Amino acid sequence: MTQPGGTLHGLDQPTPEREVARVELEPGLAERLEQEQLPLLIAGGVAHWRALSSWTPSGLERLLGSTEIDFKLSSSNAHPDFRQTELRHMFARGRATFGEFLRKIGTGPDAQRARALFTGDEQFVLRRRQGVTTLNPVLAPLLADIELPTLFAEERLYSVWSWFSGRGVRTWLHYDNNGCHNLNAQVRGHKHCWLYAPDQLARLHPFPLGGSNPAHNCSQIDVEAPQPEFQADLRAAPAWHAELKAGDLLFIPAWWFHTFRHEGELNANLNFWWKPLRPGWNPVAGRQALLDAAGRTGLAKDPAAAATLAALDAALCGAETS
Ligand SMILES: O=C(O)CCC(=O)C(=O)O
Repeated sequence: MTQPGGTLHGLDQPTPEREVARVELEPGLAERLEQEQLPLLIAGGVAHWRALSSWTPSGLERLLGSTEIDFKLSSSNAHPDFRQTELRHMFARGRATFGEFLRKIGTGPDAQRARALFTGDEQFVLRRRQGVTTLNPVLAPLLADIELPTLFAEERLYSVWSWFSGRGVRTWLHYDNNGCHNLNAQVRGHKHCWLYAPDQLARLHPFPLGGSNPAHNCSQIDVEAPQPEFQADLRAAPAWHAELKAGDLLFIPAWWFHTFRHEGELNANLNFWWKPLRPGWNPVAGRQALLDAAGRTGLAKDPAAAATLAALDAALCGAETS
């Protein structure tokens, strides 16, 4: 099978790929998302947002230009920078005004521009916990030009993040460890996304519990240059592919692994996580339950428990893949 638009990785044989179905906003879609738990691309799902015309570089500069922000800083296009060996380099940050950040990602050679990325790890836009909504005043102006998608009940909303980047950025293969469904809105630019179902956990090799890398929801695999020991598994794992253009809305079901490649001059996204109506059970959800329990009980940081937790994690991640 050929790889539609954009390359996932440098393997000699392409991974079998399935194109994510494109649908329109239509009655019954919300129920379909909850029921099927398969990725869907809602074509033009946010095409009516004023942000599509107002989030130009100069419009964003007017809105947020003087705001001081932290952003991810990689030695390459990969975020987090797991091509590095030291944690402080993997998770390096830069600091600048939003206006300076826009110039950093918007000028110069692509290789330079892809080194910086702003996400909700640095500053969330909105959070809803125990029924209380908190707006981040710094990024709240972004909400004036968008509307909350109507595909889930507002009381189920968990978090809203914004993402800003230049061309060439690769977000590392990972799953969202909050257990939420995700609607990712492309406001400006375009992106390719590859997704893997939770039943592929054994082939995707997340950083193990008990190991030195705390990003347990991220794969160890560099999909752009897969390490020899992971190539057979990556090749065997069926990938779903979607191309998001400005105005599109991508549904990422809870617990699906995903990685993005950013292709626009300026890529701007807003994503919405919400708690599923009917949380499902699958290998990733099961593994994350162990990780969460280890964190809550303090066992995750207890050296005496490290080997046991690592063995349990390895058993969960090594369970047979369908
Ligand atoms: O836009 C990206 O590169 C990543 C988005 C993502 O990981 C998410 O929406 O959860």
